[in-house]
Amino acid sequence: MPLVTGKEILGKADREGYAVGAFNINNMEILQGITRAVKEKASPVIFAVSEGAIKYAGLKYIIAMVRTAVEDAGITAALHLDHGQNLEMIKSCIESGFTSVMIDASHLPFEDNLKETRKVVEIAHARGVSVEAELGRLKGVEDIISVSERDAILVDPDEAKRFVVETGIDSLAPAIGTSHGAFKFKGEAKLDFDRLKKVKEGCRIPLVLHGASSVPEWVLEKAVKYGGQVKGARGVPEEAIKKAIALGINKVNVDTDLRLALVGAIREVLTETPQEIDPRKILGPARDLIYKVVMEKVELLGSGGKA
Ligand code: TD3
Ligand code: ZN
Repeated sequence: MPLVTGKEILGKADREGYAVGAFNINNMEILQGITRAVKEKASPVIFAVSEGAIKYAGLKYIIAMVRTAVEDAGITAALHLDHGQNLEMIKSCIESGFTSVMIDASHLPFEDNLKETRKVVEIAHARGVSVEAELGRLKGVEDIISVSERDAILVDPDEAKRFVVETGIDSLAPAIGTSHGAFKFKGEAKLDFDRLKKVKEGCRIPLVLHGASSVPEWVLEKAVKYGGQVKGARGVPEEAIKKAIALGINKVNVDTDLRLALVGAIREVLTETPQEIDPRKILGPARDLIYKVVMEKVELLGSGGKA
């Protein structure tokens, strides 16, 4: 099966009211762990690749690996550039087979973000590639003190409406209080659901939740037990993810949970069997744990059987 566009996968998710996981891949084991899970669940999937991952693994390796996985397993998948910031990199991805790209110009003033995004939409749509863009900046709501600061950082629903119309993007990532990484909240997790609701009502396109890892307890426990210095890590509670999906989120970005699972599993093998030098015995269990995390995610997002 060839790769499908982000628009195709997310359009169906939007119409039917569920979300699809966008999982970051950096190597073969991560890709295979995800692929096995989504195949078993008959779930669509978005393979997310960061500019860093491309620098690490090489664009050709990534594309060849993903195409092989998709063909071999017969899954419904999109290949997506995550947080594209470099226009040359974005163009390379579009020209070499990605079916979706994100232009992240969210650090720029609104009008400049709009201009940059429109430029990418023009190039991408000419090649049948979908585009995601971001509005607002990722930062925990609790770090924000005043109402004006909150408004300055989180997405503005009126701006979002205008942005979608004037850029022609296929999906939008609105900042509503999540952040990247393993330490999202010091206290209770707070997402601005009212804002999310307003954005969806105004935009009526698939919405994306960045910084959506949940840091599941069983994943964190293993990482900490074997010496990982990630104590106190906290993600977006699963209940909050469900609520966000009910309010219009259709793509849920997960990287941190996979990272924690991978290093936890590797640490366990290295600690329990320090004489082990077979990379397959060290990375194999990590691949299995990635599989387990993705199986849980598909349950949470409601994408099983939607491929
Ligand atoms: O775009 N991404 C993945 C890259 C972030 C670096 O971890 C996300 O939005 C996922 O965020 P996270 O950290 O919650 O998995
Ligand atoms: Zn992100």
